[in-house]
Amino acid sequence: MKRLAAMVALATVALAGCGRKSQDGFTVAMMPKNKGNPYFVSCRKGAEEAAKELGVSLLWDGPTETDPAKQNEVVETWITRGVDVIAASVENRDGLATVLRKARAKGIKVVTWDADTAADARDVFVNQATPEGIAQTLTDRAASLLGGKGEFAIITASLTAANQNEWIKHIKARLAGKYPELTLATIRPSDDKQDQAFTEAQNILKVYPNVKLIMGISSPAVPGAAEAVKQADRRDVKVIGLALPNACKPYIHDGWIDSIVLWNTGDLGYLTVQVAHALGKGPLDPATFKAGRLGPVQVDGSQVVLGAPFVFDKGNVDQFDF
Ligand code: RAM
Repeated sequence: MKRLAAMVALATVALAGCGRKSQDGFTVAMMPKNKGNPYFVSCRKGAEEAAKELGVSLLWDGPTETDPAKQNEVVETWITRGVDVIAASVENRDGLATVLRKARAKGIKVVTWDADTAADARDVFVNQATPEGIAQTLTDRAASLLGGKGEFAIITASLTAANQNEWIKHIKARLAGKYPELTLATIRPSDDKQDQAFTEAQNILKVYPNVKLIMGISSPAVPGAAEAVKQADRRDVKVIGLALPNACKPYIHDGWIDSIVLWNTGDLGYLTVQVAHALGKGPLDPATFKAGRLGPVQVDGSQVVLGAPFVFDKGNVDQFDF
């Protein structure tokens, strides 16, 4: 009897170690760039909501801070474990491609979300908004705040971050096409860390006295830059960028941040699990695909797009809680 009880206990531990199994044993393994970043914490909520709705077992794992090598290790573990779908927000586009190709070769479906890899290393990319849309919204806002001329700086995530680099490419194109008198003075990395962005912003203020606007395009960079501008009491410098409403509310109300742009991060996580489930269960048919409570969504080739980015400012930011 004792031995039986021990075996049951062991089996329970083994199952617990495998994560909560869904009814039909369908497992989606989902990876953020960085588990500690509040941006990804808020994406996870929506992912869990969709997993519950669909009866999917959701594994959530990844580096605790920006670390491409750790992303590789986690994917290797998931391949060994034989999950049904891997969904990754990719830190290093080419760095993760090889292991994702390996997963596909073993019959695992691969989704990228938030930040993409090489097209042949994944089945589908769930994009938060088009790079053109993100770049235009940010650049037009910067131009209107600076009266169409002068210098601004960008604080990005890492210098190799694929999504940020894609946005930068489109920001430069927008500048060249529409705002010839607006100059991008420098692009500094923050590795998706608020304190690093704070230090970078302090340096920008010192080294580039003509910079009158800092644009953070990694979510912790915006409150980081706002804190530096506030501490330097530089009312002549505006801060904008891609960031979470909750992290920016006090700075927006005090006028240090003019406005921020983002998408609903919970919906991005929710959509990713919906896509992963549809893909894992059969071919994803763009004509009939419905993403649960989000309904039909835009599918362009192998890309699913969440929607247009949204602008948060003093007038509306308090209506949002993420
Ligand atoms: C950061 C991450 C993420 C990006 C957002 C805007 O938190 O780098 O990839 O989409 O910012």
